[in-house]
Amino acid sequence: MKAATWMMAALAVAWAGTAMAEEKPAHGAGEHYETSGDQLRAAPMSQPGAQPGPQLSAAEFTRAKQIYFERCAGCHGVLRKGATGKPLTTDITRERGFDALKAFITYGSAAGMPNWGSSGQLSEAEVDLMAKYLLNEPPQPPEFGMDEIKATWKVQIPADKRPARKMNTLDLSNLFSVTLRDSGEIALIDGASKNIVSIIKTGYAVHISRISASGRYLYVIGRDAKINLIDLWMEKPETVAEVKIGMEARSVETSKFKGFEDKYAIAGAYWPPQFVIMDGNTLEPKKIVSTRGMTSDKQEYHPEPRVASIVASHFKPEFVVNVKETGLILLVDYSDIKNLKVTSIEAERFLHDGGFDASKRYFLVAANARNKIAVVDTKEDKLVGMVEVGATPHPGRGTNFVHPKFGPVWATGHLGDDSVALIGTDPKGHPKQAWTKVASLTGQGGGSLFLKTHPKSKNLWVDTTLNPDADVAASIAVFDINNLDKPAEVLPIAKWAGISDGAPRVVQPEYNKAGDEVWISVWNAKDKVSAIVVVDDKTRKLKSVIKDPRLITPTGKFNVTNTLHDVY
Ligand code: DHE
Repeated sequence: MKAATWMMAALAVAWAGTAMAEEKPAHGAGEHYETSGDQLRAAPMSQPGAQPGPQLSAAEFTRAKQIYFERCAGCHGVLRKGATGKPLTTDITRERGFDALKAFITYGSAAGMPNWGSSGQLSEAEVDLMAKYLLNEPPQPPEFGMDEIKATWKVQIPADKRPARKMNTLDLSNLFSVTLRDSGEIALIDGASKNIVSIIKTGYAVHISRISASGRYLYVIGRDAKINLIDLWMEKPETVAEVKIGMEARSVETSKFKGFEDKYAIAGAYWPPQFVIMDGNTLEPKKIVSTRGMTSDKQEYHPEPRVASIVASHFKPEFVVNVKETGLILLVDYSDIKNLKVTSIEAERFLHDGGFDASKRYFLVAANARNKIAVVDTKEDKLVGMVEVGATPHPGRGTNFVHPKFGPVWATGHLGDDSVALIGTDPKGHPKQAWTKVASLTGQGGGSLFLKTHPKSKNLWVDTTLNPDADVAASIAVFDINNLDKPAEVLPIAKWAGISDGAPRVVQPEYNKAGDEVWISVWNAKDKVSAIVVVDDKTRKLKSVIKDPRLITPTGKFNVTNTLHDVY
């Protein structure tokens, strides 16, 4: 296998497993992709007592545990029961023995295990240590139940002390909430002036933002499972409540169905495997639901099924909760949370990210390690499609447009190959094409994370953030929706930002409210200059560059209107 191809395969596997330390990209931007898994590395866990494996000192145990949670847990699981990687329980590791484990960790495998030792990412002593660690029973991280969650819950400004009307002159409908990943903050940026309105402290390695149905509240979640509730009506928007719903998390959402606007928030945790429903105005935790249970395929018990993406249905008072390791899509009816009804849909294992079709009735989600997209009808509450796509699809929320020949389609890019898959989403108007891959475009390369268009646009923007080629990672491909046979135009976004120092990666195109500008992050190391580049959608020409010393590692951008109404 050529080095670059191998690298792509390793990245794809790592991403599919998530939270594992991905192979460092060749040109040294690896720092960004080190796992952030890893709130658990510092979690209190007692060292299992005397056992047949080699004894580890307390210091060795602590170091090995840290390496395991930073680099291995994403694929092999917190409890080592296996996820996208093989199980590493002691019945297996002791059978294999010290030397075999050491060789495996040093040289990796064709199935995607990185060569931690021969690549120099772990020293020989560390490889030895990890082989010994695996011969011992795994430690169990603590649970995080109602008492622990409540102990983290703070209401800085109670609901009755908040403004009764909007107190600022901001155009909230075109405001962007921008993830500043490595500073644990978000930036609120005004869509028209491109000025930073405010920087707000959030959880660790903050991940995504979502907007309440009224457009007033912003919910932001960090990888440490801390949620900030930010009131956009205040003179200067700030956090009015916060809570930690677990020890490791990625997703947050808010109730959108008529009659339940701003009523509930929900967040999903990687550890413990659970989701938590909260009061939408205060974040008071109301209900914890464990996701431990049987896998959808073999119907085997899984002890740690992580909660991946969550969206709010537009058709019913329901949250769509995607559980990675069991492959179950849970439709959680929030109309009566005391008598909670959950429809459990057997989809496919390793569910990760996804979004709605243009009608907002169908939800499409990537089972990334299975190269499939599952489709759920949120009106009928059932699985209606399972579409085979390319290698390790990674849609973000995906994107929708009308294909000149096949009608409405939803698109996803891929981590493991250069294709962009288009899936028909119109069972009434185009029944033959519905829930099939109708076409495949060829992008710049693998390593794509996000793609986007807008109902008012004729352009489709596809990033290649994790591509090992520095120029490919630093640029974006733009397809003409009316002429998809034409090769994409490549725009050198990082160059336009005037950033040559470091290894800038271009990530996540997001439209403004009007759908005439595309905002693209130039994501550099924490100590280097990053930027957001704004491109005129029609002309594909540079419109402005947002640079500011406070803009540290900008990644996701969430335009209030587009996020609120699922416009993508
Ligand atoms: Fe994400 C969405 C998980 C790494 C930027 N990311 C998501 C979602 C999940 C997820 C489950 C869907 C949330 C939802 O819709 O409710 N992300 C993970 C991981 O497990 C992974 C692979 C590794 C990790 O340890 O976290 C990971 N993600 C990253 C990054 O390194 C990115 C590129 C930069 C960053 O800020 O951390 C990143 N993820 C994003 C963004 C979204 C996202 C920008 C939302 C995209 C959107 O348009 O909705």
